[in-house]
Parts: sequence; C-alpha cells; structure tokens
Amino acid sequence: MRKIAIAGSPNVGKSVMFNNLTGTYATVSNYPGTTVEVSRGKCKIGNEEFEIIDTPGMYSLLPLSEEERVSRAILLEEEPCCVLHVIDAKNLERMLSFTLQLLEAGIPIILVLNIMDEARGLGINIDTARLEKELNIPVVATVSTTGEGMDILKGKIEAHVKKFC
Ligand SMILES: Nc1nc2c(ncn2[C@@H]2O[C@H](COP(=O)(O)OP(=O)(O)O)[C@@H](O)[C@H]2O)c(=O)[nH]1
Ligand SMILES: [Mg+2]
Repeated sequence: MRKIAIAGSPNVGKSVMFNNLTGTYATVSNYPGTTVEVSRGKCKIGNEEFEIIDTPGMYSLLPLSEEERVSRAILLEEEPCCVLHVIDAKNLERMLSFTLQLLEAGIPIILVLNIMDEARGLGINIDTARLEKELNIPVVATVSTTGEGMDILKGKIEAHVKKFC
C-alpha cells in the first residue's frame, strides 16, 4: 500500500486532519527503536487505498529531538508518495521556509493551509492559486475541525499521485 505522510510543526492540526482522513481505524505504535508514537491508518482516495501516517511535529529536516528524527526518517526512508505539509495559515510566511526545505529535499509535497477559519477572522486573505503557481506545487486551504477543504484536498492528492507516483 502506498503511503501518504502528514507533516508540519506542532499544533497546526495534523492529528485532526489524520482523523478526518482515516476515520476510526488507526493503529498507534512506537517507531522502531524509539519511544516515539506514530499513528497509522487507511484512507481510500479515488480508487486507491493509502496508508496515512501522522508524523510527530517537526520544525525542520535537521532534527533536534527524537520526535523530529522519527519524522525525518518517515519522510526520507519510508518514501511516502505524497507528503501533506500542514501549516497554520495565520503564520504562512514563517512556515513557508520549511515548505521550501522539503521541496529542496525532493519530497513530493502538497501544501495545506489549515486553520483558515482563524486566519479569515484576522482578515488574512491568501491567494492559493497564486501560491500554487509560485511554488509549483498543489496548495489547498482547509479547516480540519469542520472538514472544510477536505474534498478538494483529496482531489489534489489523487491528481498528484497520478502525475508523480
Ligand atoms: N480553529 C481551528 N482549530 C483547529 C483547526 N485544526 C486544528 N485545530 C485545533 O488546533 C489544535 C491542535 O490540533 P492537532 O491536530 O492536535 O495539531 P497537531 O499538533 O498538528 O497534531 C487542536 O485544539 C485542534 O482542535 C482548524 O482548522 N481551525
Ligand atoms: Mg498531533
């Protein structure tokens, strides 16, 4: 089964998104050789069933903690066919540097601008189509707590997998 990893810094809504995608059936286990817990579940997107991996929060690909080492290992060694880089839309600029790092490492990412409800509340408007053009990757705005944008995200995953995997 091909893999999709959810990655990003802590508290951006990765686990809520994981639950949205996988529903109730998830398994939690220690990453081999560590005490770091990683959740895995399944999600059917298009006609294919994928393994979804909820990675521990990470700030960069240069690991400072055991959690970050595990996340890095998942992204680089398990070779997911797609990585959802989830960021807090309120902090787009600050969080984009990690997006660029992932791109430079050759990791196939979709940028997920989550917590759009709070960003909108602050009057932040993000032109996702322009970001897609500038970064040359799929970009989708979501509110993982309400499920807003999840169908669009699944559509982008399907298209991305067809094109690159
Ligand atoms: N307002 C709002 N809150 C969210 C959204 N997504 C997640 N949260 C909240 O943000 C917090 C962190 O979410 P979590 O999934 O645990 O983040 P993780 O550390 O990235 O796994 C929780 O209190 C969530 O309910 C969202 O789209 N909008
Ligand atoms: Mg989490």
